[in-house]
Amino acid sequence: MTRSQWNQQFCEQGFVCYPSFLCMDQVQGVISELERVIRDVVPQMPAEHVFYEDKTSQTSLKQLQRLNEHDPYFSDLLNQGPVRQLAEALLGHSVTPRNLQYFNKPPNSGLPTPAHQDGFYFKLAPCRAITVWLALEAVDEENGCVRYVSGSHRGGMRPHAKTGTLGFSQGILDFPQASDLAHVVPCPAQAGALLAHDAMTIHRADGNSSSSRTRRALGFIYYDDRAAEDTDAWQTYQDELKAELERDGKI
Ligand SMILES: O=C(O)CCC(=O)C(=O)O
Repeated sequence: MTRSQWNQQFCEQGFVCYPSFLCMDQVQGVISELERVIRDVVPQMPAEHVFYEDKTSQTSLKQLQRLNEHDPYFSDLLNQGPVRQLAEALLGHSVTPRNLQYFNKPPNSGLPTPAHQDGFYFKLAPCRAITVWLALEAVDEENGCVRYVSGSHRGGMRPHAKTGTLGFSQGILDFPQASDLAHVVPCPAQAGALLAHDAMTIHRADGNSSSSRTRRALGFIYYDDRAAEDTDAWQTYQDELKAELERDGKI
């Protein structure tokens, strides 16, 4: 497809899928750096940036937040190069790189991702931002592929409420409606495939029902420079969340 066809699909659906954005060697390079970070950097990261399904088990690592602030390799990956260029092309504007996240769903214990709109977390006006999601291995219906509600980015912000799910603290209260179910698109992805979605697009994922496969991916968040961030509201929410997670013994 041409660049304008990708952009058109992004505008119409609120998401796009590039089946082979990185080749296997490039994916392997990213995985090696990730393994280094998990071994050498994670022990120094603050607890509110490191989530385990079971915090007594290191193999249950499910999410890392703000990798770009903790490691130069991941800072470069977010700030420079092809993923940022793609974000700017799809939004049609310059962006501010905001967060590089690691998402895993460990075998057997990886929980579902509740239906949500990323923009609910971002506190932006107008809500213009994009998330780019890079599969580091095969992701399918068994280990919990991402599912989008096509066209939902045009339906406004839905009411969200606390979910109790570590790493995805807010979910859509009135999901699913019949119109959501009619437009759900599962997006299985091979290693190196890239999904990109608008901050208003509703998405969710099942848990990992496999007994042996992980489900590793990276999430790159970019804010459109035309959007103003309410940094006070964002920080207040982060502080409250951290206090709650500590109180509940989750971090
Ligand atoms: O990896 C997942 O299950 C969901 C990721 C997600 O919600 C996102 O990148 O916005």
